[in-house]
Amino acid sequence: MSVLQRDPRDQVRVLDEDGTVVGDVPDVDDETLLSIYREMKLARHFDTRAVSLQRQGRMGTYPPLSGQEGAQVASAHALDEDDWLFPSYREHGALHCRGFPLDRILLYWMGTERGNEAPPDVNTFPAAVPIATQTLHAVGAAWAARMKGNDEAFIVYFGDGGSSEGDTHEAMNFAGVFDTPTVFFCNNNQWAISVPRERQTASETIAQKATAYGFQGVQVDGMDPLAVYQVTRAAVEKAKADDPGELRPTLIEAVQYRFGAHTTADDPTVYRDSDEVERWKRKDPIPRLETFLRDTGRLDDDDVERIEREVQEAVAEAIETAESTPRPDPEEMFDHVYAERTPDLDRQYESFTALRERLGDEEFLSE
Ligand SMILES: Cc1ncc(C[n+]2csc(CCOP(=O)(O)OP(=O)(O)O)c2C)c(N)n1
Ligand SMILES: [Mg+2]
Repeated sequence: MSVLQRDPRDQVRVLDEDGTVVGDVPDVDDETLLSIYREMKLARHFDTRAVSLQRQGRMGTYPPLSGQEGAQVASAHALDEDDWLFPSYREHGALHCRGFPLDRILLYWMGTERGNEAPPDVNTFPAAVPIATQTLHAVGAAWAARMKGNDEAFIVYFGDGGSSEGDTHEAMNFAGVFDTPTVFFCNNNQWAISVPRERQTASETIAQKATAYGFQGVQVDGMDPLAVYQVTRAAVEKAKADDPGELRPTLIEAVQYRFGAHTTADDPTVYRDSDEVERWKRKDPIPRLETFLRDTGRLDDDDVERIEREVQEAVAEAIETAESTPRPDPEEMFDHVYAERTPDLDRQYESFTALRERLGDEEFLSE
């Protein structure tokens, strides 16, 4: 029986909190397993550094991902090379697995829009800050690919909060009716800023909402990378089934927790207690997979040390690249709002240039 045929209220798990095998280990080669481990370590380290850059005034607002590495990294590894990934604003780890450069992610959160642009060979969409809008983009792109006869799957990430948006329901309804090759991946991290999961929906699970749209929904332990890989791979294969009757979308609800703040502008201690955070930290995806890899002879102390060194170097290099990239001239902000400047924008542009002339470039740019 496919893992997707389970009751959507019955959570899929492969490793328990201690990293002991309690389910069916998916068929994943060693290289992929080690890459999942390495990318999770990298995402965690990147996250720690990014938050500290923000604290030092070297970065704008940043949305941390710690705790969510298992869901992001393992799902991204379940994609095939030509597949497409549509992120929210928190998927730095998933993006990097697909080849999106770390320095661009930093650049974007440092305030340079250009950082949001994927290199030409990277099949990812830009970070979407307006909640859930990316679900419609992903379904539209998936539908277009299907009409063109392309054999590609489209994964779209959104949050538990995003699951309440009209866009998500329209996207899932359309996907169900037109059988678009879409994998809806809900990162249920228990909170939408300060709104808890129970205030988001009265459904027992988010996964079961798929039933209403006529396709399969599955709930997975989102902090168990092997379980996440297993369900995402099954969903990707279903999105690319040869038999047109079998090609269907899927909704995955990955149950997890964000260890840190919603963004660096948020203080989670005012709405959740530290016991809750500690409870979820015991499910940390990184030590869980590390234990499994060590127990099965795939990883030892030397490997861990080497990976930690490589990860630190990669992140340090990305920070160096991002910080040495020239900042765009502020004037550019007027260029891309509309194809042509509106009268309102013209007026703003005039005050902008007047201020710049009055202060002189040096003072103006340091403001
Ligand atoms: C359309 C829209 N409404 C409101 C917001 C403000 N906002 C930013 S993040 C957020 C919460 C989203 O929570 P969730 O979907 O659970 O994702 P998470 O941040 O937990 O990853 C809200 C309401 C927004 N960005 N876009
Ligand atoms: Mg959330």
